[in-house]
Amino acid sequence: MTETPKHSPSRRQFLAGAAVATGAAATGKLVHAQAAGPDPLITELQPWQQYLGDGVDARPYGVPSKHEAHVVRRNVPWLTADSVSSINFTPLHELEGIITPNGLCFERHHSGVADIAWADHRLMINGLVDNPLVFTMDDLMRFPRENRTYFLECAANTGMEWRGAQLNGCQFTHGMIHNVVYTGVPLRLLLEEAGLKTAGTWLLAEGADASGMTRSIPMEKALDDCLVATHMNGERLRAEQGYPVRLVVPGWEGNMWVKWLRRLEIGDAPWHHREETSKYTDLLANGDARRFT
Ligand SMILES: Nc1nc2c(c(=O)[nH]1)N[C@H]1C(S)=C(S)[C@@H](COP(=O)(O)O)O[C@H]1N2
Ligand SMILES: [Mo]
Repeated sequence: MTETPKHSPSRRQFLAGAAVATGAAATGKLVHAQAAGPDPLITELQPWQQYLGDGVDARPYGVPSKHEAHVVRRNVPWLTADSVSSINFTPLHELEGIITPNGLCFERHHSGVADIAWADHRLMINGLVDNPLVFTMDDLMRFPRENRTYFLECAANTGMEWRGAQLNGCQFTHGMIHNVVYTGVPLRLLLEEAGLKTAGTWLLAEGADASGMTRSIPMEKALDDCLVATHMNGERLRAEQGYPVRLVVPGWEGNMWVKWLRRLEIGDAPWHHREETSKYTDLLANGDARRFT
């Protein structure tokens, strides 16, 4: 039976209790926090206390501490024939919190990273619309933008493990995923600007890279929560994430998030292009393995 205190404990009593609790923890689990003996890192003057460090102009665009050089994306060379149609993995085991730093977001390219200048990029809307439109990037920046946090996961994430463990560590087994804050124009606003015809029930998104990635998206999804994104985590998209603009298709497989987005065609049926027939198809009723990459 515990005794119920008649008065709430004073602040002093509370602090004293807290100190006892901390002490107990220190003698129990937190052995490394104990002052076991003289530690030269504390008792002796260290090199970094004896020189002037870099000035404010040493890093106009900051990079991670050199002591974190092991926190990097990694690929698995035997997975693919070359590195341009390949994938690398987010180092999940080294990350804390919920946001993936831009430089650590896994990359999946079918034809390497397209290098496109902001001024040279165009986004076209054609097909079943009243006014086919072509936007420059500056045009896009005149539309209202929203900030939203979404994860992107490649359809292949964890797939290598289906027939038993093959890769060592969660970077490789689960690292085809990242979670960032996107800034972008709701796709719905651009489609409204072009004037959707009522027959327009499907949308084809096409990338400007050499793979010409194309995927069909139902109009219901396009009008719901898709973004035409220009920024991730407050920074303009990295080239490897589709600079200057990518499609964000929340909750749907990564392959549909077309990078270097150059064209949106409106139609009345899905296109059945390469990426949705020979690849990224569903498990068949007869148990045949689906293709995903
Ligand atoms: N234009 C284009 N878009 C693309 C791809 C591509 O190769 N080209 N790869 C797709 C695949 S399969 C995935 S999983 C995601 C990966 O996005 P990330 O490189 O930003 O991680 O982009 C998708 N969008
Ligand atoms: Mo993917």
